[in-house]
Amino acid sequence: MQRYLSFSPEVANARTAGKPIVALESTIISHGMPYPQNVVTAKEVEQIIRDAGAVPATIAIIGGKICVGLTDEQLELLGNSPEAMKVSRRDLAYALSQNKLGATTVAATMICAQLAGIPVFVTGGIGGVHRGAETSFDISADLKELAQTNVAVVCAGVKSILDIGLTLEYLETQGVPVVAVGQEGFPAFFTRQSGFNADFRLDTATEQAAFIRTKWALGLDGGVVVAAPVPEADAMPKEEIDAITLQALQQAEELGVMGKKVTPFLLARIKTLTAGRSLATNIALVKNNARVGAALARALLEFPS
Ligand code: PSU
Ligand code: MN
Repeated sequence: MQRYLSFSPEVANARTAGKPIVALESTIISHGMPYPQNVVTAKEVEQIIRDAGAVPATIAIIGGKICVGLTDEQLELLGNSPEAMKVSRRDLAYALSQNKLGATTVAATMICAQLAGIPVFVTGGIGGVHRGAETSFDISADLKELAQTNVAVVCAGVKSILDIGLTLEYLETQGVPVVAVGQEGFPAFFTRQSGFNADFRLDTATEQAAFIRTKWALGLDGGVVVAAPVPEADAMPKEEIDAITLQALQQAEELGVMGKKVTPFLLARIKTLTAGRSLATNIALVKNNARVGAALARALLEFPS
């Protein structure tokens, strides 16, 4: 499988030198944010990780390879190519064998990060159990991946476009620990509180790293959700985002949006309905997660694996 991996010079050097590396996904670039803010943000997030003493490794499928670490040109390509495929677990072999341009979701990025030996991955929000999943069966492959792939995922919780309660129930069933940073509550992406508590509160990177290493040392395969709330100053008013979320969900239903199109549709609608303010919050929380992830990647190197 190593023949599918292609490391950028920066990431290859970091691997040789044993430096901390942080994986980053690319669906957030191609399908999660509009151009050109997506590319600008991707570069800024990478720089935050470098400034925090770790090496960023944005992951995408390009030219039949899993590219781990991207050039500016490759980031630009992903950010500005409508044909870029949203690649989750089921799509990975197709995108690689058909030489498609592929942007990896949380699930696919976890798989690629594990193949590349990177135990920490930073994103904005993970997928989850959609509202109405009892009839649609729409449950993100991200959750199943968290159950089986050994990568810690730093996020700002899940959006209220999803059923947050059912998402946490599913994660519990699958044995995926949900850790909150700096508070007891599980954050809801645009807002700091979802109304649900995380399983555990671990405020420092050292505690988080000790927890993760212990889990894996016990042979308990699977990821850990490390949920950091959006910084107070960047959070959106709850009433506003709740109302807009309901509007977006209603439109998705009216238009019959299904399958992998659901999440990108809802993200784009929310951005439009908030006149772009949700995008500012989204960018701020990803940057905050980058700092949390870089600290965690460094702390994990202090513990024997
Ligand atoms: N949630 C967000 N922003 C995103 C995504 C989810 O707030 O960009 C993307 C991630 O790549 C995630 C994917 O893995 O959507 C989940 O898609 P689905 O629900 O189709 O599994
Ligand atoms: Mn889905």
